[in-house]
Amino acid sequence: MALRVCYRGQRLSLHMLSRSVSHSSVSVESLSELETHTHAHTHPLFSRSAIGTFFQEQPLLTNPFTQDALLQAYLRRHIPVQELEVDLQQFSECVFSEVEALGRECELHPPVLQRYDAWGRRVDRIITCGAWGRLRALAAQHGLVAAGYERTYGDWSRVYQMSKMYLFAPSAGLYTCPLAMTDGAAKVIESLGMPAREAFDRLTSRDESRFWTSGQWMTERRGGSDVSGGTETVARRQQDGGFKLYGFKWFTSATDADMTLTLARITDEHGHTTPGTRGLSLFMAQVWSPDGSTNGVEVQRLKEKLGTRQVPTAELLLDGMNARLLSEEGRGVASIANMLTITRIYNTVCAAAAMRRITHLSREYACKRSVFGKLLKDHRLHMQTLCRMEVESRAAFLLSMEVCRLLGREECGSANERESLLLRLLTPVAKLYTAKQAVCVVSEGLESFGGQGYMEDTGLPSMLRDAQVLSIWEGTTNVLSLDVLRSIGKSSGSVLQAFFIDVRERLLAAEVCPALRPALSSLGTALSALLRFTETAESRPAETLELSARDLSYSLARIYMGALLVDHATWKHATQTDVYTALRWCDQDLCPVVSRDAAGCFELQMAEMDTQLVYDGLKPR
Ligand code: MFK
Repeated sequence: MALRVCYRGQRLSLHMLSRSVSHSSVSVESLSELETHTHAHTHPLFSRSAIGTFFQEQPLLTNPFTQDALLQAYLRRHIPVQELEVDLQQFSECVFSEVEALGRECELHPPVLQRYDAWGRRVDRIITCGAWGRLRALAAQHGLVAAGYERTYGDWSRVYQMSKMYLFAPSAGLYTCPLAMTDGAAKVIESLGMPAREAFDRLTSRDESRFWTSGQWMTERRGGSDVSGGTETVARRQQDGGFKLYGFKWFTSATDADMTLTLARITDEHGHTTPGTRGLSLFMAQVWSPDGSTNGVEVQRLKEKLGTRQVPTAELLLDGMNARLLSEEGRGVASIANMLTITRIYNTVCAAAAMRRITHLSREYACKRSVFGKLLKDHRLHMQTLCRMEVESRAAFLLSMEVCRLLGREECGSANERESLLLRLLTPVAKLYTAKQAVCVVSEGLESFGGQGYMEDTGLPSMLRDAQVLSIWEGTTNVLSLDVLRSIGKSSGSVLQAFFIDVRERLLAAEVCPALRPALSSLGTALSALLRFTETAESRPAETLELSARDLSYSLARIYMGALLVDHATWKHATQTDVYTALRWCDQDLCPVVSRDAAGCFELQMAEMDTQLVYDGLKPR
């Protein structure tokens, strides 16, 4: 059969012939080559012999550590220890030779819930694939949580641990989720003075047979942001001093965990509870009883999610779950805040890692994919796009490592007051900003593969799905922006003072490098504008401050990332590309809160108009 089509102005004959014509293997990479090939030989255009066995070259993942110039330089600058480099190099080998395939397997074989056994007995078993179990073993063996508590590298231990996490995360099929909560639980126990020593030892163990993971059950039917307004779970005191919990947890991530931390309201002798934050206490419970049955928990169903399909996320009915009180009564939120700090830092590291991975894959592909007669890497516009992704990835990496550095210093008792204040401020700033960046960069990355980026079996779409959760769980962008305001209010502005002093010092130190002048000038202008804005903040009504929370957080993020980039670019072994990254970063509006303020965006009248626009054409309720 012959079919006539027009391609680039030429009339072509497409012969659809049976495969039996010829089987000589010919590799053809693009349609234009295909044309040439067809003209040069007499094979019909779409016969097997003409099209060969493939259309596109697959981008290949290689050792993510050796591929990552910035990670290597950062570690060489701050922790120049040979043994650490060897460890990361070897771990990274394991990531691309084993973890990558395990992560993919978890995506393809998501967990299932077995409610009943063959004899009708309710069992509520969450069945995960073998790869999920193997990831757990590898995480324990490589000390992915333990390294943060062993403190082998002193106050740089968190940077070391999180460098491993950063290498592990994009391959690990979201196993970082249980690890984040496990680390968070260990942190809570440690900060409460070790009320549960055995649990702590298990959470931080390198022995896979002893290692425990933990859940973090905070979200109930009324939603996840307003924890104090939404928590209905009650805790009834038992004769032996323990508690039984009754409640409904609406989202519980990695529900196959060994133990969990959760919030509940303790009932008094009349069965009454205290409303609000003051009524919430923190509990710890084992999820499973020694015989494999649940500890007073019914798994209602597993959630159907856009992404994170590898992770068992469930709705749980707590029907007399045995638990022990971990915090002081009524100090539940303040106590679990330590866990939130850790999981938000994990979120930041995982966001930076997702950006790094997609950028590496995109640049790899650009060396293989040929369009319009040349490789993608030789198209300047394409390189400009990849360069922008690279700049975002670098800024996100430096911010995430800085937060880890501050955490490590605080945990080792070496943080000064300014560093502690910065840790409090930058944790929500980094989480909210890098999560948004990750969605944009991963989406841009998928686009760089053309249609292939949209094909499920390339594994690329799951990267976008999994990035989308980063701005949702552990506090949405707006909830975290309000946390930024909370940190400013609670410290009476000291966190901002720490920010201004720190950035100013970094900018001053960078003046030794004349090539950085345009970046320093933009950052200096943005910093002064931000200072003026915050100085007037006290005289503004609280509602208008709230309206500025998101743009304020973005401004803090962009300025701080700029300061870290110029700081890195002044290191004695910095390269021209480090300087160039800082210059490109500073091209953007570094202080959107001031531009939006000038446009009147935070005035109450404008907020009214916002609402009218959103409900345009609808009757007011
Ligand atoms: C790859 C990464 C993987 C991550 C995987 C994790 C998977 C798990 C999925 C989930 O569970 S997602 C659900 C996570 N939930 C949230 O993130 C909750 C979002 N909501 C908030 O963060 C609210 O802002 C908050 C619950 C904290 C508000 O509660 P309240 O009761 O209105 O807070 P309030 O009264 O302002 O503060 C109570 C105490 O907590 C205060 O301490 P004091 O009593 O000592 O003054 C606050 O200072 C303290 N606090 C609140 N937020 C804090 C904090 N302390 C330190 N850091 C914070 N961020």
